[in-house]
This record gives sequence, structure tokens and C-alpha cells, in this order.
Amino acid sequence: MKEIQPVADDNHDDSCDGYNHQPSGFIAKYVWSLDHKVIAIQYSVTAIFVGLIALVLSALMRLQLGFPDHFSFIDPTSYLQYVTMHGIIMVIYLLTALLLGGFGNYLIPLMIGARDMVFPFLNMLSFWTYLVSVIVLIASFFVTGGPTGAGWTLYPPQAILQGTPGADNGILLMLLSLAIFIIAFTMGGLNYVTTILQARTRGMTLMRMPLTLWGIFIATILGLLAFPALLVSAIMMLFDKLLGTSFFMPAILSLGESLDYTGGSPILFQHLFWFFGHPEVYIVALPAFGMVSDVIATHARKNIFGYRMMVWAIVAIGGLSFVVWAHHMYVSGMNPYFGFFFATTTLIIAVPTALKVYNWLLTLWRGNIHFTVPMFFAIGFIFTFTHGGLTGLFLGNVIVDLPLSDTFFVVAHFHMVMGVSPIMVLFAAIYHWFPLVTGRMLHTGLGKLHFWVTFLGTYAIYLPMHYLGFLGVPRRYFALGDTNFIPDSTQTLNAGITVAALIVGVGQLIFIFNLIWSLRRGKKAVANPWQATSLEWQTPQCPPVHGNWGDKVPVVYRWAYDYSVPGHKTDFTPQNKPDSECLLTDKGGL
Ligand code: HEM
Ligand SMILES: [Cu+2]
Repeated sequence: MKEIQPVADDNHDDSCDGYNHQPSGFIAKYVWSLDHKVIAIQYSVTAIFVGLIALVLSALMRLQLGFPDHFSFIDPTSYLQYVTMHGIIMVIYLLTALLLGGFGNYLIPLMIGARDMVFPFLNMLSFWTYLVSVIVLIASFFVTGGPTGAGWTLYPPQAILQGTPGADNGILLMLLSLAIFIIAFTMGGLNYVTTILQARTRGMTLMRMPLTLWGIFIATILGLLAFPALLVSAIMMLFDKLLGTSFFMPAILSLGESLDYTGGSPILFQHLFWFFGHPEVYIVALPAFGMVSDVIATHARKNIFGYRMMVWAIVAIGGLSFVVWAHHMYVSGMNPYFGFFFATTTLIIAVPTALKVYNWLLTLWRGNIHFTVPMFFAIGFIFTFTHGGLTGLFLGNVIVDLPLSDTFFVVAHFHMVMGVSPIMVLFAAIYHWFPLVTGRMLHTGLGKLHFWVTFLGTYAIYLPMHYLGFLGVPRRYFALGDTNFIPDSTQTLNAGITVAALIVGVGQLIFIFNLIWSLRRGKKAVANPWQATSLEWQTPQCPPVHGNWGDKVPVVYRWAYDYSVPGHKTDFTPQNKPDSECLLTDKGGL
């Protein structure tokens, strides 16, 4: 048998072979780039761009809901298409892509002290595949019949039957695009997991990693386990549509004629979809939890309260998120005993989740809080997340969920918990890491204005929406018509919500302006402007260049939360500083 030759361990390679020269030429540097930082920016810009499309769609829906009969170009068909495209773009093509493809790519190698991802080529391929999935998705606006209007949950049988908007081409492109997205995600995800497990620098044990990385790491594992369920359902539904199989299609009479389908199970689709769909909430939430922890610790100059608890809470939430999916299906007619099981597991998730909220608050408690823009957004997140989480506790109970299901109460709940909250963290993160990425600071005044418009606007939109839900206003409805159990006053409320939504929407222009303006004109950032401890801020050049670490990768001596440690020279001690360089006395300080 041939002997296996040991391969050189180049994880801790101090030489700079292959890294001391930047790729030359615009195309090699910015288009077909293998550099994780460039790929991260490509992912982020694409995600923000589609996110803006989804924002415009939400404004169109709100216009219709607030001022019905005023906008002739919005008809019932297009309303359903807006709902669907808005929902799916926000959840998958914006949040998942920006948090993992964008921030995951940028931060993983830098925070663990690596030069790049372990499979840079796969990483590049992941972005281009993602771009193809976005193009296929957007193409559905331009085909006959337009995009699908089946709702972001794409439930069969209606998703592929005549009568549903986009039942011919729109749904095909949607399913195809999702399949391509999942391929892109898998290429990126395997890379993130392998890089975190294999390429950490000397001294960077798992339990010394910043929580940002723990969030990204566990979220990626969730994605790798959950997305396949969506992939198979998308492919099976494509077969139902194109080849006439009946995986999800029961025998159906349509307009008096029986269709060719028989024997399939629509409920099976719901199980598969939510087996993906619920973990998806945490694929978005866990990276946000991680990043907000680091923002809070840095801007409150305090170590994160209960680091180990925080890590295990992330792991526990990740694990539990796979056994709660059917709380989205209480009204599906499944066996009532299932409801009992899923309500219990759902409520158990509240324990590690609440623990995290307490720990954020305890980190702030008596901290030296700097009211920077990232800190504003981080505190905003604690508010919106707690509010969204609390209504989740209600909806987790079968009895409460039954009357509220498919009303605006649900819309308000999930927007608070997985719409607004992760976006708050994304803003915190962008204001926090922008100086690292670009070498310039974002404008603080504009940032605070952006925060207040977004934060107060969010409450103006979503608080009254809970009340609409109590009144029984159904979701995914173009117009309410003469519904006599719904009072006329809901119309006034809806108009108010729309005005708030438009203000929030326009308010995002402040942010976009700030991004573009600061990129060229913003104040030049000093190295490590927030005086943070984690490795991404300790690169020899700021912003970091190709290969990240010059000719020597860093060695790690401590965790990422040595803030305000008594006996240390400064109120922050970077992870790569040995004791000999940071203690006040050489006898070991206190
Ligand atoms: C200012 C920001 C936003 C506004 C004004 C807004 C507004 C809306 C409206 C009016 C609907 C349709 C309600 C209905 O008729 O059933 C909706 C649905 C939805 N939104 Fe948003 N939204 C915003 C941001 C977000 C974000 C950030 C997310 C990310 C998770 C998101 C996820 C969804 C989802 C998943 C649906 C359900 C789609 C469906 O029922 O198929 N939205 N949104
Ligand atoms: Cu769920």
C-alpha cells in the first residue's frame, strides 16, 4: 500500500509566500477575486441591492393597504406578487446572504487570524452562483405572468395551479432560483465551517473566539442541515409542475374538472418547508446575536457577561430550532398531540434566548457605555428583539395561535423578531466595521438621525399592527372589502402605519447617502478606532490587505473580552498581546 505522505501544516505558516503580492489589474482584484474581503463586499453590495428592491415592494404594499383604490397600478394579482417577492427576498437573498456571505466572509478569516478561507476558489464560486440565483429571481418580474404570488411559503397545491399569480413561469423561476441559492450557500457554508475548524491561528481555541464567530459558525451548520429540506421540496415541486408527479398534489377538482394529480401530500410540503423555515429564523438570528454581543462589549468597555453561557445558549438554540418547526402548522389539521409537543419545545427555546437578553443587559450594567451609533443600534435591537420574542411566546401556544394565525398579529410578530431586529444588528455592524473595511468613519450625526427614524418608525409601524391582528385583520389580503367584524377605524390605523412605513423607507436613504458619501469624504479612520480587542482590528495594515497579516500571522494569548481589566495598561487588551506587554507591573499586576 502506498504510504500517505504527511502534508506540510501551513496553518501556522509564518512565511508570506503567495501573499506578499496583491493580484494586479482591476478584474483580478475586484471581479474574479479570491480574496475573502472582496468576496464579502460583492456579497454585501448584491444583498443590499436586492434588499432595496424588497423595501420598494413593501412600500407599494403599504400604499395599497393605507390608501386603497388610489393606485390603479396595484391590483390584487400584483399585491400577492409583492408580498411573495418581498418576503422571500428579505429572508433569504438579503438577510441570509448579507449576514453569512457578507459578514461571515469578511470576519471569519480575520477574526481567527487566518490569511483567507481554506477554499478560496469555492468561495468565489459561491458568490457568482449566488449572483446567478438573484438574476434568475429578478428575471421572474419580466416573464409572462410575472413572479409567483404564492406567498413566501410557496404552499402547494395552490403555488403551481392556475389562479395563483405566476403559476406558469414565476413559480418555476422561484424554485430554480432557490435551488441555485442553496448550492451557493452550501459552497460558502462548507468553507466557513472548515475554516473555523481548521485554520484558527496558534492560541485561538474555540472558547477564545469572539461570539460573532460562534453565531456565524452555528448558523452555518444550521443552514447546511436545514437548506437541503428546502432544496428537495423545491425539486419535488418542480417535478410536480413539469413532469406531472404528485409528491405534494392530492387529487384535485379545478373548475369542475379533475386534474391529473392524485395521492400527494400538501402537508408533507409544509413539514419540509418549516423543517427548513424555522431554523432559517436562527440562521439569521444567531449571527446577529453574536455580532451584537461584540458590539455591546466593545462600546460598553466591559467583558461580555457569561461568555460560556452565551456560547452554550447559541448551541442550544441552534439544536432546539430543529424540533419546533410545526408551531407554524397548528392550523394545518395535524394531530393535536403534535401541537402539545411542539408548543412545549417552542417554549423551551425561550430559556436560552432570555438568558442571552439578560446577559446583554448585565454587560451594559455599570459598563462605561459609549453612546456611539453602533451602540444605539445594539440597544435598539435589545428592545425590538425582546418585544418580538414576547409575542412569540403567545403564538407558541396552540390555543392563542389558532385565532391569531394568518392575521396581522403574526405579521407584526415576525417583523419585530426577524425583520427589524437582525436589521438593527446589521446597521450596528456596518457602523462598527465600516472603518475596518474602508478606512473611513461613517458620519455620526447622520447615523444617529438614521437610528432614530428607523427605531421610532419601526414602533410606529408594528405596535399598531398587533392591534389590527387582534381585530382579526387577515394577512396577505389586497383589500378588506365589506368585512363587518372589522371596524372602519382600522382604515385610519392602516393609513397611519403606511405613513410611518414610508418615512422609514425614505429614512434609509440617509443611510445609503452616508455609505456613499463617507466612502469618499468620511473622516479618515485611525487604526482600531473603537479600541477593540479582537484580531480583525490588529492587522498590520488598516484596512487589511491581501493575505491579511503581512509576513507574520498573529499568535493569540487571551479571549476577546479583556476590557477594563484592572492592572492592565489600557482599558482594552488585544487578543494577540502577551501579558509581558500589557501589565502595569512586570510582576504580574494585580
Ligand atoms: C420597513 C420595512 C418593512 C415593511 C414596511 C414591510 C411590510 C410588509 C407588508 C405590508 C407585508 C405584507 C403583509 C400582508 O399583506 O400579508 C409584509 C410581509 C412580509 N415581510 Fe415585510 N416589511 C418590511 C421589512 C421586512 C423585513 C426586514 C423582513 C425580513 C425578515 C420582512 C419579511 C416579511 C415576510 C417573511 C413577509 C410575509 C410574506 C408572505 O406572507 O408571504 N419584511 N411585509
Ligand atoms: Cu418557527
